[in-house]
Amino acid sequence: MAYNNFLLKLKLSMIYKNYCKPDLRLNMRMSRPIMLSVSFALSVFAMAGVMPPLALPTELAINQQAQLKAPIEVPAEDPVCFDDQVVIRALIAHARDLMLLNQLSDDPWTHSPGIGGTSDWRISRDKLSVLNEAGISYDIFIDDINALVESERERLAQPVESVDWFADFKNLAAINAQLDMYVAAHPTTCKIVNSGTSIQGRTIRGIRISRHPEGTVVPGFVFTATQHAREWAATMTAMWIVDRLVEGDGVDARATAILDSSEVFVFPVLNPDGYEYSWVTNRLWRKNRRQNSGGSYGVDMNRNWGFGWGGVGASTNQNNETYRGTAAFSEPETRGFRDWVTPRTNIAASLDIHSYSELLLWPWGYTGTLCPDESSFANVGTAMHDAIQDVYGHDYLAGPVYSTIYPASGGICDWEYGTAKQLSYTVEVRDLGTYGFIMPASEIIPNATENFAGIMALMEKSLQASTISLVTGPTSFMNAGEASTVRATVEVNVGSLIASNPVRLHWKVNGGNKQTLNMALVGGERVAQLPAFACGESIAWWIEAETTFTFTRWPNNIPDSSRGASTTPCPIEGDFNADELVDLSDLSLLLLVFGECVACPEDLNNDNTVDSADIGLFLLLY
Ligand code: 0X9
Ligand code: ZN
Repeated sequence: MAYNNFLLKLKLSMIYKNYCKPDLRLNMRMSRPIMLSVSFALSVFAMAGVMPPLALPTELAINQQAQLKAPIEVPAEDPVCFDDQVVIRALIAHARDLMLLNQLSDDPWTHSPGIGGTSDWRISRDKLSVLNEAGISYDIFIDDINALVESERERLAQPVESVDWFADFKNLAAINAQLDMYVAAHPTTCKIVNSGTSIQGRTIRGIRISRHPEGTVVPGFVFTATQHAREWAATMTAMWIVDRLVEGDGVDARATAILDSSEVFVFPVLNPDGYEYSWVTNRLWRKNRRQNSGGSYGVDMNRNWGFGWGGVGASTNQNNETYRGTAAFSEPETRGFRDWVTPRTNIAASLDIHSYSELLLWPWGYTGTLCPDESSFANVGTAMHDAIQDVYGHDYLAGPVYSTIYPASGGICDWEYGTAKQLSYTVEVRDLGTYGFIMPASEIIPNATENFAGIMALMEKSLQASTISLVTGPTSFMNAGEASTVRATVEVNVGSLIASNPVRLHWKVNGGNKQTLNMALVGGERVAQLPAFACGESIAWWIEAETTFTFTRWPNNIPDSSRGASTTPCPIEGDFNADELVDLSDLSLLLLVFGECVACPEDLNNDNTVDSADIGLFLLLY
């Protein structure tokens, strides 16, 4: 057995080494025994990467196929080889250093924060002498990027040994199968959604997780990942969010509370063409797979969003890794998500997941001016930062994109905040550059765990956007025919109260239609009156405060929470002593007023006389 494994590894390593050695590849084509081992190993590779670890029921597999559009055929390419390349962290002391690095490398791994900062670059080893001559100081972070890529490829080609889905990275087919698995296992809380189709015809899939049926008005949250194809750690983080919420439902109090009060959407791969390409052909691919007019491929999706599009920190050069596209939303992937999210005005907050650098970022990216909600972003951002740090001590640098890392226009979080009015963050997950995009598999779960703590803080803070405290209001009993005053205070924690009608008193009579009154601001309190109700009615009432990003409900921040009250019971005909019984004691009261009697309850037929006709009616009520 061990020997067989050894043989398999040997065969696989030969194949993957061969991808990077054109002369050996020639031999491989000519040699039949090696060809056989190629097909064997490729089928192993397919099993390892493409097939989900858990077989899907046939019915579900069919549904899944119906939901997933088949991508267009693209000619197969040999995997790209990164022989003799290193990743360096260079100090950009002068503008000319940046110009030189841009000439020597076409793949910045981090974009330059400007003069005086450092940035990471993939560069041929033989270009290092040019840097030396130019006096640019740098450290080699990854000495042999090809070895790292190849060893990851070999590892992923092994048959899946672990039952733990998060033990290693997963390709697009496995991500899709896992989403289907969550839906199959949790059909009442999970549902597949999609935000359209990629350039190559792949469905851009997400999952909705909530205890409430679609259409229930609840605060929403959106987590997106993998706009940048090579950022596989981001993809796994998004899947972990789904996993922890779904598996924590009913088990973990905090996850349960989130599903009780909101709806969560997770889109693990916004750039499916690029992601697939990074698995099959070029591990370090970043952009989508648009064929540009000049023949090059790819638009940087995170420079294509339509808020501040076309500004600083994005390229007009089609070959550049930050190429912004021909227009805002020129790409079906960004356009599809825009069209999906725009009607969902209940979405309070969002987070777009990237790797690497351990950063927590918020708007703006397109300008150095602080955004109007900077204090809310900073407050919630600090809570997220602290929650992340509490897990394993990782101290994510937090702040607005522009000043914290670099100017970047056309980014998703600028659009989600600027146009869609969401409290929108970007996170750059692990690591700090030791492995960069080729994060070791052993870091998948620790990385995802600390980031899950961050997203929980984001959701919990957003759900407490305002604190509503009741000052006075009717309790469980209300006098029929009398209006009741409701007074409350509203303290805003995130965002600000919207301009008009921000605090509202709602009620329903006997479960009927919702009625609404705006609560006036009087002496620092919100005041409104529940109208007078008739006797014997049951009233449900609640208060809502609407802030920039979401709304908060009192008495509990969950749908249908209300305070119930009943009005004075209506008098029972014939129950003259109001003891809720029509009995002999009521008959004796009737007999006491026998004769002329104006507006007496005992005058049951209202003829201003209590007589034998009324006794007859009384006996019917008896
Ligand atoms: O440059 C980017 O798009 C992100 N960094 S990455 O290394 N993953 O490419 C940062 C995005 C910052 N957010 C916005 N520009 N809105
Ligand atoms: Zn990215």
